Amino acid sequence: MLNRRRFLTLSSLTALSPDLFALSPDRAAPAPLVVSTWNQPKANAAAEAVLKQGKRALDAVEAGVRVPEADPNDTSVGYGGLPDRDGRVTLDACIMDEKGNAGSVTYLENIMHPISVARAVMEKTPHVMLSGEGALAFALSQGFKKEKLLTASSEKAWREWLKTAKYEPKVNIERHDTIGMLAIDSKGDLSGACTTSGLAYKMNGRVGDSPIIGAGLFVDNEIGGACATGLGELVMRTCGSFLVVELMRQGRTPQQACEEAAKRIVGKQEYKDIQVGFLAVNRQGQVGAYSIQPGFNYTVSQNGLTQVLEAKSFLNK
Ligand code: SD4
Repeated sequence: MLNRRRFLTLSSLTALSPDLFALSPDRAAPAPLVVSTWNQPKANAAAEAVLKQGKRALDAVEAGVRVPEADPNDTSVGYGGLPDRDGRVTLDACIMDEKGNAGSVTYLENIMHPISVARAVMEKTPHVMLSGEGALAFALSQGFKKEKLLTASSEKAWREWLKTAKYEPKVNIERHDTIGMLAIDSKGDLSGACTTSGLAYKMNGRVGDSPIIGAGLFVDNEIGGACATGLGELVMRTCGSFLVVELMRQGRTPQQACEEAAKRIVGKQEYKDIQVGFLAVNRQGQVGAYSIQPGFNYTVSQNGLTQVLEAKSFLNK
């Protein structure tokens, strides 16, 4: 359960910065830390509970992102996700551990927890990514159950959309909950996870950045981790999360690295109506976040304190 007194809301905290969180000297392990894209205190609480048991960051990020995956009211992840234009809920997810191992599923249907299937791909197959029917067959072979993920309200929203069938992903301007999560455990090791149902009313077959290692997520235990949210096409074209980690490797802080990666997109693409947000943490426990449009927030939890913070952005309100 989230400790209410320790959970501070965005409205009371926009003035605070992530530097509030402990920054340990180089190479010393910071206190266990969980960060996630968007307003995800429940997911962070689930991840923190796992870290408290002394488990790996990998276990924490998996447990954390399973929370929105199972939430029927979260319309951009897992169960309850808005469908593609043909009415199919197709899920993308990936996971990466402290050893650089990675697993991913794309275009997965009828499985509530794609992140756990991605982990199984990482741990039980010689591959990194499984897709579509093959991913589903693998999931079933591992004991995952087939479930209907299209909820009545998401189906209703889709049928409403069909009346005009106008595809205009005004990302972020609507609420987005695709979750990218990064965690540092008590040993100082890092892992990350990212999971989504992708853009509402996308073309059938479309896969976004979220399950692509280096685009939606990248972790290098020596340096730090990064994840992305927003219009995946722009993140994929710039290998966004890999870029953020590489910039940190070259000496940028997580904040500077996120800003540089977002500005690369702005320099090359039409960005006026679209959103991309990056979130990063380095292995010293410093956190950074930046987006193109205002309105991207992220959740940071450490030492039992959870904050939802608004990222700085390229465009102002
Ligand atoms: C995608 N990046 O499929 C995802 C969507 C997203 O917040 O992050 N929404 O392109």
